[in-house]
Amino acid sequence: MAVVSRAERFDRDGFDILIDKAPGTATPTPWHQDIAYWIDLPDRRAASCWLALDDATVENGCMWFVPGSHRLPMRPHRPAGTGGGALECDGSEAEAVPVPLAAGSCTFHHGGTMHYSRGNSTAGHRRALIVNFRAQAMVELERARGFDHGKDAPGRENRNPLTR
Ligand SMILES: O=C(O)CCC(=O)C(=O)O
Repeated sequence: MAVVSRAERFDRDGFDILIDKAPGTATPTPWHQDIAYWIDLPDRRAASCWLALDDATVENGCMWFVPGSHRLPMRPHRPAGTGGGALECDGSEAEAVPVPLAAGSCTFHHGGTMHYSRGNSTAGHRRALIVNFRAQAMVELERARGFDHGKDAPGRENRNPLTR
């Protein structure tokens, strides 16, 4: 996959994410494309590895992807109703495919791929480790411009301009 083989590893300490959808949490991850989180940069290539730490099922919030969406223009994004600096765009399960995974399995998705996950309606956890890849030069350029995804958290000053 060209993006992964040519891109350098994104900030291991600052931006890999562990998401735990706790039992009985009805909160979906809203529809979005990861590139919506990047500020304007000359090289927007990005890819993510989504590693299931528990079996991921439709019921506990496995990922849904919209096939081919990375080849289309990015959809308009807005601050998500879920808050916390998250972004969302219009999308629906009707155009997507769910991707249940056994624990220990992973998917890779392009930065432009539309994705989302349901809430967790089961009694177990749905945990996943998400490792992000972008060209190192772009990460450095972004930081030189005063923006750092590793610090982009609620309550911090250095936040995504779209969600300020
Ligand atoms: O794990 C989830 O439910 C969402 C993950 C996600 O949005 C991502 O990997 O970009």
